[in-house]
Amino acid sequence: MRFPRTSALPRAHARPASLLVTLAALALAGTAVVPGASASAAEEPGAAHGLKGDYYTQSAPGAFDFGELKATTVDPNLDFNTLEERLQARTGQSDHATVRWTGRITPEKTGDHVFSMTGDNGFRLWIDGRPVIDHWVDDWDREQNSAPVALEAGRAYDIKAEFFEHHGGSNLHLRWTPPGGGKTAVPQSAFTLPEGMEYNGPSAVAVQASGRTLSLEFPEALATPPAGLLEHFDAVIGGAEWPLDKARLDTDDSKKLLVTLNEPVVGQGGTADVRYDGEGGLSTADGEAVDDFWTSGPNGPRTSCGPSGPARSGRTTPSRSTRVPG
Ligand SMILES: [Ca+2]
Ligand SMILES: [Ca+2]
Repeated sequence: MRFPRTSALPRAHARPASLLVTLAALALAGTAVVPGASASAAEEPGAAHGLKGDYYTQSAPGAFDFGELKATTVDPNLDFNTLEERLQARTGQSDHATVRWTGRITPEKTGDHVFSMTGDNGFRLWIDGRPVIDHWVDDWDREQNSAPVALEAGRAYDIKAEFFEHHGGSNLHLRWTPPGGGKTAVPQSAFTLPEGMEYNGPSAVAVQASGRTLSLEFPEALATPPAGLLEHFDAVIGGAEWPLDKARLDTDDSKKLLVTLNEPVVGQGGTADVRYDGEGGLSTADGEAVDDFWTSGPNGPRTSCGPSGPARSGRTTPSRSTRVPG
Protein backbone atom coordinates (compact mmCIF):
# COMPACT_ATOMS: atom_id res chain seq x y z
CA MET A 1 0.00 0.00 0.00
CA ARG A 2 1.45 3.31 -0.97
CA PHE A 3 -0.42 5.08 1.78
CA PRO A 4 0.22 3.71 5.22
CA ARG A 5 -3.15 3.38 6.90
CA THR A 6 -1.80 3.00 10.36
CA SER A 7 1.03 5.44 10.70
CA ALA A 8 1.06 9.15 11.13
CA LEU A 9 2.18 11.46 8.39
CA PRO A 10 4.04 13.97 10.48
CA ARG A 11 4.99 16.24 7.64
CA ALA A 12 4.81 19.92 8.37
CA HIS A 13 4.27 22.06 5.34
CA ALA A 14 5.81 25.27 6.52
CA ARG A 15 9.00 25.73 4.56
CA PRO A 16 10.63 29.00 5.46
CA ALA A 17 12.96 29.22 2.45
CA SER A 18 10.30 28.83 -0.18
CA LEU A 19 7.92 30.88 1.92
CA LEU A 20 10.22 33.84 1.48
CA VAL A 21 10.11 33.33 -2.25
CA THR A 22 6.33 33.24 -2.16
CA LEU A 23 6.09 36.34 -0.03
CA ALA A 24 8.50 38.11 -2.32
CA ALA A 25 6.42 37.10 -5.32
CA LEU A 26 3.27 38.30 -3.60
CA ALA A 27 4.92 41.59 -2.76
CA LEU A 28 6.01 42.01 -6.36
CA ALA A 29 2.48 41.33 -7.47
CA GLY A 30 1.22 43.89 -4.96
CA THR A 31 -1.06 41.39 -3.31
CA ALA A 32 0.64 40.70 -0.01
CA VAL A 33 -1.97 40.25 2.67
CA VAL A 34 -1.73 42.09 5.93
CA PRO A 35 -3.54 40.33 8.74
CA GLY A 36 -6.85 42.00 9.35
CA ALA A 37 -6.66 43.94 6.11
CA SER A 38 -9.71 43.90 3.96
CA ALA A 39 -7.94 42.46 0.96
CA SER A 40 -9.54 39.30 -0.25
CA ALA A 41 -7.19 36.45 0.35
CA ALA A 42 -9.63 34.13 -1.36
CA GLU A 43 -9.48 36.03 -4.62
CA GLU A 44 -5.74 36.37 -4.93
CA PRO A 45 -4.39 34.51 -7.86
CA GLY A 46 -2.30 31.66 -6.61
CA ALA A 47 -3.83 31.55 -3.14
CA ALA A 48 -3.76 28.13 -1.54
CA HIS A 49 -7.22 27.22 -0.37
CA GLY A 50 -7.81 25.03 2.65
CA LEU A 51 -7.23 24.90 6.38
CA LYS A 52 -4.28 23.80 8.46
CA GLY A 53 -5.18 20.66 10.38
CA ASP A 54 -3.34 19.67 13.56
CA TYR A 55 -4.13 16.08 14.49
CA TYR A 56 -3.71 14.90 18.09
CA THR A 57 -4.17 11.81 20.15
CA GLN A 58 -5.97 12.30 23.46
CA SER A 59 -4.09 11.83 26.72
CA ALA A 60 -6.56 9.08 27.70
CA PRO A 61 -9.75 7.61 26.27
CA GLY A 62 -12.55 10.01 27.05
CA ALA A 63 -10.22 12.90 27.87
CA PHE A 64 -11.31 14.86 24.76
CA ASP A 65 -8.12 16.91 25.03
CA PHE A 66 -5.18 17.73 22.78
CA GLY A 67 -2.76 15.21 24.21
CA GLU A 68 0.01 14.77 21.67
CA LEU A 69 0.40 16.39 18.27
CA LYS A 70 0.91 13.61 15.73
CA ALA A 71 0.59 15.32 12.35
CA THR A 72 0.10 18.70 10.73
CA THR A 73 -1.46 18.81 7.32
CA VAL A 74 -3.85 20.66 5.01
CA ASP A 75 -7.52 19.80 4.67
CA PRO A 76 -9.64 21.31 1.90
CA ASN A 77 -12.66 22.18 4.03
CA LEU A 78 -14.71 20.88 6.94
CA ASP A 79 -17.16 18.63 5.15
CA PHE A 80 -16.23 15.10 6.12
CA ASN A 81 -18.74 12.28 5.85
CA THR A 82 -16.21 10.28 7.79
CA LEU A 83 -12.94 11.16 9.48
CA GLU A 84 -11.95 7.60 10.34
CA GLU A 85 -9.30 7.16 7.64
CA ARG A 86 -7.81 10.58 8.21
CA LEU A 87 -7.62 10.09 11.96
CA GLN A 88 -6.06 6.67 11.49
CA ALA A 89 -3.49 7.84 8.97
CA ARG A 90 -2.54 10.96 10.87
CA THR A 91 -2.67 9.88 14.50
CA GLY A 92 -2.32 6.11 14.24
CA GLN A 93 -5.79 5.58 15.69
CA SER A 94 -9.34 6.33 14.58
CA ASP A 95 -10.72 6.77 18.10
CA HIS A 96 -9.71 9.08 20.99
CA ALA A 97 -8.32 11.67 18.61
CA THR A 98 -8.70 15.44 18.40
CA VAL A 99 -8.21 17.91 15.57
CA ARG A 100 -7.72 21.66 15.45
CA TRP A 101 -8.16 23.48 12.13
CA THR A 102 -6.99 27.04 11.64
CA GLY A 103 -6.85 29.49 8.79
CA ARG A 104 -8.93 32.27 7.36
CA ILE A 105 -12.41 32.48 5.92
CA THR A 106 -13.48 35.05 3.34
CA PRO A 107 -17.19 35.61 2.71
CA GLU A 108 -18.57 36.75 -0.61
CA LYS A 109 -21.44 38.74 0.89
CA THR A 110 -21.64 41.46 3.48
CA GLY A 111 -24.09 40.90 6.30
CA ASP A 112 -25.14 38.36 8.89
CA HIS A 113 -23.90 34.83 8.36
CA VAL A 114 -25.21 31.93 10.42
CA PHE A 115 -22.77 29.05 10.89
CA SER A 116 -24.10 25.53 11.36
CA MET A 117 -22.05 22.62 12.51
CA THR A 118 -22.74 18.98 13.11
CA GLY A 119 -20.42 16.16 13.94
CA ASP A 120 -19.55 12.89 15.59
CA ASN A 121 -18.52 13.66 18.27
CA GLY A 122 -17.86 17.09 19.85
CA PHE A 123 -16.92 20.35 18.13
CA ARG A 124 -16.55 24.10 18.56
CA LEU A 125 -15.94 27.06 16.29
CA TRP A 126 -14.38 30.50 16.51
CA ILE A 127 -14.72 33.26 13.90
CA ASP A 128 -12.49 36.33 14.11
CA GLY A 129 -11.28 35.14 17.51
CA ARG A 130 -14.76 34.90 19.01
CA PRO A 131 -16.47 31.64 20.00
CA VAL A 132 -19.64 31.21 17.95
CA ILE A 133 -20.44 27.51 18.44
CA ASP A 134 -19.51 25.48 21.50
CA HIS A 135 -20.64 21.86 21.51
CA TRP A 136 -17.77 20.04 23.25
CA VAL A 137 -20.22 17.29 24.02
CA ASP A 138 -19.91 13.54 23.62
CA ASP A 139 -22.93 13.01 21.40
CA TRP A 140 -23.33 12.87 17.65
CA ASP A 141 -25.13 14.41 14.68
CA ARG A 142 -26.84 17.20 16.58
CA GLU A 143 -26.56 20.31 14.48
CA GLN A 144 -25.69 23.52 16.29
CA ASN A 145 -26.29 27.00 14.89
CA SER A 146 -24.39 30.17 15.69
CA ALA A 147 -25.99 33.49 16.38
CA PRO A 148 -25.77 35.71 13.28
CA VAL A 149 -22.17 36.81 12.68
CA ALA A 150 -21.72 40.11 10.83
CA LEU A 151 -19.08 39.71 8.11
CA GLU A 152 -17.79 41.91 5.34
CA ALA A 153 -17.49 40.62 1.78
CA GLY A 154 -13.94 40.00 0.65
CA ARG A 155 -12.38 40.35 4.10
CA ALA A 156 -10.37 37.44 5.46
CA TYR A 157 -11.30 36.52 9.05
CA ASP A 158 -9.48 34.13 11.32
CA ILE A 159 -11.27 30.83 11.73
CA LYS A 160 -10.57 28.05 14.22
CA ALA A 161 -12.49 24.82 14.58
CA GLU A 162 -11.88 22.01 17.06
CA PHE A 163 -13.23 18.49 17.02
CA PHE A 164 -12.94 15.39 19.13
CA GLU A 165 -13.72 11.80 18.27
CA HIS A 166 -14.60 9.46 21.11
CA HIS A 167 -15.15 6.10 19.43
CA GLY A 168 -17.16 4.46 16.68
CA GLY A 169 -17.92 6.54 13.59
CA SER A 170 -16.80 10.13 13.10
CA ASN A 171 -17.85 12.99 10.87
CA LEU A 172 -17.86 16.77 10.74
CA HIS A 173 -19.70 19.30 8.62
CA LEU A 174 -19.45 23.10 8.67
CA ARG A 175 -22.11 25.00 6.74
CA TRP A 176 -23.05 28.63 6.49
CA THR A 177 -26.11 30.62 5.55
CA PRO A 178 -25.04 33.93 4.02
CA PRO A 179 -27.45 36.85 3.79
CA GLY A 180 -30.14 36.03 1.25
CA GLY A 181 -28.66 32.60 0.57
CA GLY A 182 -29.32 29.01 1.48
CA LYS A 183 -27.39 26.79 3.85
CA THR A 184 -24.44 25.18 2.08
CA ALA A 185 -21.17 23.57 3.01
CA VAL A 186 -18.53 26.26 3.32
CA PRO A 187 -16.56 25.73 0.10
CA GLN A 188 -12.82 25.23 -0.10
CA SER A 189 -12.61 28.48 -2.08
CA ALA A 190 -13.66 30.42 1.04
CA PHE A 191 -10.75 29.09 3.11
CA THR A 192 -7.12 30.14 3.05
CA LEU A 193 -4.27 28.81 5.13
CA PRO A 194 -2.89 30.62 8.15
CA GLU A 195 -0.23 33.17 7.39
CA GLY A 196 3.20 31.57 7.10
CA MET A 197 1.96 28.19 5.95
CA GLU A 198 2.80 27.33 2.40
CA TYR A 199 1.06 24.68 0.37
CA ASN A 200 0.89 24.07 -3.35
CA GLY A 201 -1.60 21.22 -3.40
CA PRO A 202 -4.95 21.46 -5.19
CA SER A 203 -7.24 24.39 -4.52
CA ALA A 204 -10.21 22.45 -5.92
CA VAL A 205 -11.01 18.94 -7.09
CA ALA A 206 -14.12 17.59 -8.79
CA VAL A 207 -15.37 14.82 -11.00
CA GLN A 208 -16.34 16.44 -14.29
CA ALA A 209 -19.95 16.15 -15.45
CA SER A 210 -19.00 13.51 -18.03
CA GLY A 211 -18.04 11.21 -15.16
CA ARG A 212 -14.87 10.29 -17.05
CA THR A 213 -12.41 12.83 -15.78
CA LEU A 214 -11.17 13.98 -12.42
CA SER A 215 -10.17 17.62 -12.47
CA LEU A 216 -7.64 19.04 -9.99
CA GLU A 217 -6.97 22.78 -9.94
CA PHE A 218 -3.69 24.00 -8.51
CA PRO A 219 -2.68 27.47 -7.35
CA GLU A 220 0.27 27.49 -9.75
CA ALA A 221 0.93 26.31 -13.30
CA LEU A 222 2.26 22.75 -13.42
CA ALA A 223 4.96 21.07 -15.45
CA THR A 224 3.93 18.21 -17.70
CA PRO A 225 3.11 15.30 -15.40
CA PRO A 226 5.76 12.57 -15.49
CA ALA A 227 5.07 8.98 -16.50
CA GLY A 228 4.04 6.83 -13.59
CA LEU A 229 2.56 9.74 -11.65
CA LEU A 230 -0.74 8.01 -11.05
CA GLU A 231 0.99 5.16 -9.24
CA HIS A 232 1.32 7.72 -6.48
CA PHE A 233 -2.35 8.69 -6.56
CA ASP A 234 -5.27 7.14 -4.77
CA ALA A 235 -8.87 8.14 -5.55
CA VAL A 236 -12.02 7.16 -3.70
CA ILE A 237 -15.16 8.35 -5.44
CA GLY A 238 -18.57 7.95 -3.87
CA GLY A 239 -17.03 5.55 -1.39
CA ALA A 240 -15.30 3.25 -3.93
CA GLU A 241 -11.60 3.07 -4.77
CA TRP A 242 -11.40 4.22 -8.38
CA PRO A 243 -8.92 3.02 -11.04
CA LEU A 244 -7.11 5.88 -12.76
CA ASP A 245 -5.93 5.86 -16.36
CA LYS A 246 -3.93 8.87 -17.58
CA ALA A 247 -2.87 12.25 -16.28
CA ARG A 248 -2.38 15.33 -18.45
CA LEU A 249 -2.54 19.07 -18.17
CA ASP A 250 -5.57 20.93 -19.47
CA THR A 251 -4.42 22.38 -22.79
CA ASP A 252 -6.18 25.65 -21.96
CA ASP A 253 -5.05 25.94 -18.36
CA SER A 254 -1.80 24.47 -17.09
CA LYS A 255 -2.97 24.94 -13.49
CA LYS A 256 -5.42 22.14 -14.11
CA LEU A 257 -4.48 18.46 -13.99
CA LEU A 258 -6.96 16.17 -15.71
CA VAL A 259 -7.02 12.52 -14.75
CA THR A 260 -8.92 10.14 -16.97
CA LEU A 261 -10.85 7.49 -15.10
CA ASN A 262 -10.63 3.88 -16.21
CA GLU A 263 -14.33 3.45 -15.67
CA PRO A 264 -16.83 6.30 -15.81
CA VAL A 265 -18.56 7.42 -12.66
CA VAL A 266 -22.28 6.94 -13.09
CA GLY A 267 -24.49 9.15 -11.00
CA GLN A 268 -23.48 11.90 -8.69
CA GLY A 269 -23.33 12.40 -4.99
CA GLY A 270 -20.83 11.79 -2.28
CA THR A 271 -17.35 13.08 -2.65
CA ALA A 272 -14.19 12.45 -4.60
CA ASP A 273 -11.32 11.90 -2.19
CA VAL A 274 -7.89 12.17 -3.79
CA ARG A 275 -4.51 11.45 -2.19
CA TYR A 276 -1.05 12.01 -3.55
CA ASP A 277 1.99 10.73 -1.69
CA GLY A 278 4.29 13.51 -2.88
CA GLU A 279 6.72 11.03 -4.47
CA GLY A 280 5.47 10.93 -8.07
CA GLY A 281 7.52 13.80 -9.47
CA LEU A 282 4.61 16.21 -9.90
CA SER A 283 6.00 19.73 -9.95
CA THR A 284 5.08 23.29 -10.74
CA ALA A 285 6.18 24.92 -13.98
CA ASP A 286 8.88 26.59 -11.87
CA GLY A 287 10.24 23.20 -10.87
CA GLU A 288 9.06 23.14 -7.28
CA ALA A 289 7.79 19.74 -6.14
CA VAL A 290 4.09 19.61 -5.40
CA ASP A 291 3.42 18.72 -1.77
CA ASP A 292 1.71 15.51 -0.84
CA PHE A 293 -2.01 16.14 -0.46
CA TRP A 294 -5.24 14.54 0.60
CA THR A 295 -8.12 16.54 -0.70
CA SER A 296 -11.75 16.08 -1.56
CA GLY A 297 -14.44 17.70 -3.64
CA PRO A 298 -17.82 17.02 -5.12
CA ASN A 299 -18.58 14.03 -7.29
CA GLY A 300 -20.47 15.94 -9.96
CA PRO A 301 -20.39 19.28 -11.69
CA ARG A 302 -19.02 22.12 -9.68
CA THR A 303 -21.62 24.69 -8.92
CA SER A 304 -20.97 28.28 -8.14
CA CYS A 305 -20.00 28.08 -4.54
CA GLY A 306 -20.95 31.65 -3.82
CA PRO A 307 -23.91 32.51 -1.69
CA SER A 308 -25.88 33.57 -4.75
CA GLY A 309 -25.10 30.42 -6.65
CA PRO A 310 -27.40 27.45 -6.85
CA ALA A 311 -27.66 25.87 -3.46
CA ARG A 312 -26.15 22.46 -3.29
CA SER A 313 -27.94 20.21 -0.93
CA GLY A 314 -26.38 20.98 2.37
CA ARG A 315 -25.55 17.51 3.44
CA THR A 316 -24.01 15.05 1.12
CA THR A 317 -26.37 12.18 1.03
CA PRO A 318 -25.09 8.65 1.37
CA SER A 319 -26.37 7.82 -2.09
CA ARG A 320 -23.41 6.18 -3.70
CA SER A 321 -22.15 6.40 -7.19
CA THR A 322 -21.96 3.13 -8.92
CA ARG A 323 -19.59 1.75 -11.44
CA VAL A 324 -20.77 0.66 -14.81
CA PRO A 325 -21.50 -3.06 -14.57
CA GLY A 326 -18.72 -5.14 -16.00
CA1 LIG B 1 -13.65 6.30 15.32
CA1 LIG C 1 -17.66 8.74 17.35
